[in-house]
Amino acid sequence: MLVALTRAVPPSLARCELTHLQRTPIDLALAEAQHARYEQALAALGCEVRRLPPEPDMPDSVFVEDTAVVLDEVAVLTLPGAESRRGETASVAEALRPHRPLLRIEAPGTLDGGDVLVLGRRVLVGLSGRSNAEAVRQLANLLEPFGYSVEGVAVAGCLHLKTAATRVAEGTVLLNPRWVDPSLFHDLERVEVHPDEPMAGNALLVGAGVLYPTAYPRTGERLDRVGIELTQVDAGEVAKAEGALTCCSLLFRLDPAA
Ligand code: CIR
Repeated sequence: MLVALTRAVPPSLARCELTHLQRTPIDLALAEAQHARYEQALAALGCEVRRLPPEPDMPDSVFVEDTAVVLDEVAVLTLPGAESRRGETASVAEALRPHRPLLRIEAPGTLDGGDVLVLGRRVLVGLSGRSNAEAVRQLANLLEPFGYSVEGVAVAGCLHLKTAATRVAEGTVLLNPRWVDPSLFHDLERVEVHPDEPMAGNALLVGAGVLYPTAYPRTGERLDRVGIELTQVDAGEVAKAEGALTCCSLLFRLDPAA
C-alpha cells in the first residue's frame, strides 16, 4: 500500500519563497479546497493519506516533497536550500521514523526533494538554486550501499529538476527540453511539454495513475495520445507559490518488501 504524507495549506502561504514568479494574491480558501481535492484524488488512486502536523507559521510547509527523499530501503532528510524552510524537516522525520531508517544531508550540502528524480536505481539530482554539488556527493555516499547511482544534472530556467521533468509511467518521462537535457533520458520514452506550456512538466505518478494539473490541456493531450490516463486536478493556487503536484506529498510504500 502507498502512503501519501501531506500537510495542510498554512495561513502564511502568501509569504512563501518565490524565485521565478512575481508575487500575486493567493486565495487561501480556494487553495485549501484544491488541496483537499488533491488529497481525495490521491486516496482514489489507492493512497492512504496521512496529514503531517500543521505548521501554520512556515509559509512553504505544504510543499512536503522538499523535506525528504523516501526510497524503499531508506529515507534521507534534506537540508532545504531556502533557510526559511529548514524547520519543516523535524515533523517529517518523526512521521518517517517508524517506516524507514533515517539518513540526513548535512551542511554545507543543501537539497530540496523537488530536485530528486528517481528512475529505478538511477537518481538524478538537479543542480538548481536549492541543491548543490556537495549534497549530490553526500546523497551518492548514502545511497550507493543500497545499489543506487546518483548523478547531478544541470537545470535552467525553473525552480527544481521536477519542475522540468517527471515520470508519467514506468518507462516514460514528461519533460521540458528547454530546462533539462533530454538526452539524460535516452533509455526512456519521452513526451515533451507543449511549447506554450513551459510549466507542464510536473506530473505525479501514483501507482498506475497520474495526477495532472488542469492548467496544461495541450500537454495533457500529448500524454493522452501516448496512452497515459490522467486524473486532472486544479492546482492553480499553489502554482502561484511555485508549487506543483509532486511538491504537495511524499509517497512511499508501506510494505516495500511485500
Ligand atoms: C519554494 O520556493 O520553496 C516554494 N515556494 C515552492 C516549493 C515547491 N516545491 C517543489 O517544487 N518541490
